[in-house]
Amino acid sequence: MVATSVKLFRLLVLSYVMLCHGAEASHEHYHTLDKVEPTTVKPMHRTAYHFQPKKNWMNDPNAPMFYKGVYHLFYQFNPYGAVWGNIVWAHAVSMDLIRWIHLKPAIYPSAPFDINGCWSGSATILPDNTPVILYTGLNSLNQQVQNLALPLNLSDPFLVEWIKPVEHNPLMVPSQGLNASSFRDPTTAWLGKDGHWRVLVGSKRRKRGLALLYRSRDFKRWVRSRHVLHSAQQTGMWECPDFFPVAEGGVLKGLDGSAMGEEGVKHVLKVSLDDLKTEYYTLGHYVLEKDKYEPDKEFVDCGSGLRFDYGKFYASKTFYEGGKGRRILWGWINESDSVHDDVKKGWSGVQGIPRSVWLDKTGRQLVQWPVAELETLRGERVDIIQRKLNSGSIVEVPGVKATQVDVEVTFDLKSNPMNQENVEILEEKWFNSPQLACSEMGTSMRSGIGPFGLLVLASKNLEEHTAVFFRVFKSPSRNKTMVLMCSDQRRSSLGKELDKTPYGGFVDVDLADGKIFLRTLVDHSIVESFGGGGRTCITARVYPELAIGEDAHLYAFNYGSVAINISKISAWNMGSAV
Ligand code: DQQ
Repeated sequence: MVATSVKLFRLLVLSYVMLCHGAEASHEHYHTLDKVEPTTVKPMHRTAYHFQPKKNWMNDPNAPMFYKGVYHLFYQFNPYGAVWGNIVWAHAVSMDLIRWIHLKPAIYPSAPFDINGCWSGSATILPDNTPVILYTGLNSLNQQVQNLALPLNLSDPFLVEWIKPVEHNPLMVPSQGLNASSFRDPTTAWLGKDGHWRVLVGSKRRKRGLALLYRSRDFKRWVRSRHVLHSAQQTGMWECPDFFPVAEGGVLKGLDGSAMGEEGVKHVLKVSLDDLKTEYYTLGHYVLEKDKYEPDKEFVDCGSGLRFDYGKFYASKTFYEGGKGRRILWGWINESDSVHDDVKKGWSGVQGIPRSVWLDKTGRQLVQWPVAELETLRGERVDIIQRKLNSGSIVEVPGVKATQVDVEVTFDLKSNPMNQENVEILEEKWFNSPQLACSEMGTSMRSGIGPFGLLVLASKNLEEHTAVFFRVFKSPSRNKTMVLMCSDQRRSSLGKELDKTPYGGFVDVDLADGKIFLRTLVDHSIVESFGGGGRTCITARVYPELAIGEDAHLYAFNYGSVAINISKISAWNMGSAV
């Protein structure tokens, strides 16, 4: 009796603490809007070949996997409205990563360990070929805990039904001083050579971001390691960590999570910074004896440095596909319009095109490229071959459906810019702020080489357009050329109340042959660009009002003072995947 009263008292105190301090939400929560069921879904600006649900809110990709010939994508979804809230795991399957069948939600609040929400997590395929999901549940006290879910019927090719064994859940709880509001997003687990499974959970201690490490022999009982896999000061909560091996030598081959400590293998640690809503990764080594990750010295450890994407791309996650031997990256692309616009249009959030990801041959960064399956949507093709772009010129790519197009272009600077006289020197202040450089210089400031690039989703008189472009500089102190890539949305729409921030990143390419390659995927309200063969990626959301349907155009331009050439532009009208 006494024991029960003590327990009850403890529970009351805990509930009081949770209520007073509230569980920190990881997304803005508009309580009055999260159950406003859309009456209509506005088709304008919906995408044709990027993944999106039929209606309502979507955020993080969860537990992507390839199992028995079927790709599975789960994602954070609000079944009742177009803003974040009421989060369940929606589920879709595909045979080619591009055309998807939407199924009913796989995991939804139903037990004390996830009754307030089923948040992000990952899949692991066990050695006996059972897929297992680890996910974050918000329990009845709004604490974040980690849970396990299993397919009910392994012979169902789509794995529609999932169960959450009550005898095991929750697997991990925020005990021993962990912050119950900052304890989430388990990674795919990997099996150490000692026979122990390991998994990371994102967390923070004050302002220090943490990748907590848990170990297990049987995948059911998990013990937190005394040390973290990695942490960094002043980076805040680490959401959606991802930790995976990559092969050295510039091979496109992906590696399974168990590749570790071998010759020619490096590791990537990516974290999504809740405070900044941007992601960073470092390359480094997994030091097996210490069970720790150490980023190589030349990399900035979070908060600035390398990003998968310098535009809108968050809560990303990779998975390894054994058959094709590739690692594939998914990332959530948020809206740039207002919450009220989202409620009006009845939907919010898309996923980027899944990207193959590998280590560049320089070893300095990753390279990403849309999966080859996307090319099955390519239709009629328009080519422009060998065209000179004089200073101030614009060339239309005629006859394309410019709202739904895949365009590849090779710009030719004619020779290595290091040997050219007109190349400007990059001011020191821009080195650490490519985004600011793009914002301050825009397309209007003329340099020696650049700006040159593409104007996509452009209206006839260019009142509306999104500019994806390069500028080339010299850096005598570093004895190299620096290529700045920008995506400038400031003229993308006449619409107001939109976030039109320009984005930018440097492209680490060898310009010895004077060539720069750009691929841009335009899909109504998405402009997803891969510069320098996928070395720098920038994704933007735009909402044109004039540049829609037949009134959208595609141009190449050169506003720099030096003429450049287009070796080739190929643009394909894209079919719809929906
Ligand atoms: N989204 C989920 C969290 C995660 C965040 C909640 C990242 O699990 O930390 O919907 O966008």
